[in-house]
Amino acid sequence: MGKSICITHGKDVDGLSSAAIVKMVTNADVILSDYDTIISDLTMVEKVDELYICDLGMNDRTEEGFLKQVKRIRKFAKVTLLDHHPMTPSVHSSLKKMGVKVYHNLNECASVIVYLALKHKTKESAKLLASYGAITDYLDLGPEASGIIEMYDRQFLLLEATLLSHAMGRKTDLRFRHRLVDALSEGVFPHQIQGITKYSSEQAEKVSLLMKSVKTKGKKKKGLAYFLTEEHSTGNVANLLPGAFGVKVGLSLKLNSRDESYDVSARGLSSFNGHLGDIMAKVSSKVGGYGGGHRLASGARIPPGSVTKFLNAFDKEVLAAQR
Ligand SMILES: [Mn+2]
Repeated sequence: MGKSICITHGKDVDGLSSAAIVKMVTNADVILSDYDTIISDLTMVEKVDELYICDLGMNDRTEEGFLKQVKRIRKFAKVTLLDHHPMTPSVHSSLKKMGVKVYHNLNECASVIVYLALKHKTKESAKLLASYGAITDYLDLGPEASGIIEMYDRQFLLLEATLLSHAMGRKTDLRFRHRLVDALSEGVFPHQIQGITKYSSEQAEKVSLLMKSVKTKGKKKKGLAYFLTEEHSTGNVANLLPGAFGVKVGLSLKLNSRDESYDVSARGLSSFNGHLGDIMAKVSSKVGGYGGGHRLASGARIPPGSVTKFLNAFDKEVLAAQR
């Protein structure tokens, strides 16, 4: 077997589960990447026979560099892209022309897509990994995901998946995340991984405190509620806002002390009619940032000093989408 590398989204369970399935089949070296580091990570790929890219979408800003690197890598390696982020038809056809194997589906999470693509070579535990990704990415109702989840005890899967997501919220270092990927690829259950119950209950405690502070520190606009934070997991905060303020969209903005920019997470209730990924891409580029994502969950990075303008424009879009 040749040498394989898997570059995956290193910030959530779906990304880690995807990589664990790829590793189970190919014994790939795993690189934990993100939307803003994907290009530099691709640049380092040398001397490899196969490259897998999982759970990482492109935006206006990264599209060109991404395609350029994939073209370079295609000269010496097979490339397979498995993802569920929105993809423009032109990117899709460029990838195809380069001979990249593309598995793309907006209705399933990346780990379900990876599982289906490699199904004939995986072990039974890959199905569990696919379920963890689907549950934590809120795509457990996907046609394929729901079929897989039905074959198991739902409450057991929910427990295992949320142990992972909570532990990742608490313990953010790369070493721990690589340890998770390795254990998962070997078929270890999340509850059996050392430290995971401790980290996840610490995270649960943090979330319970956050539920209180979100009400007092959050603010409401016409169509959305938002929260400026220095907490680690912006996604957690954004999830709590719709409930606390009776709106359909929550935005959490985290200050990066390094350069005063903000990382933004948005979460929407299922009854929200707009597309938060599209809104995020539009509004963030308007203020000089970049972002995108899914219908009910999206993210961006926006430059220093752009928060007020960003929030006003986002609120307008949310209101327009609900009209
Ligand atoms: Mn995902």
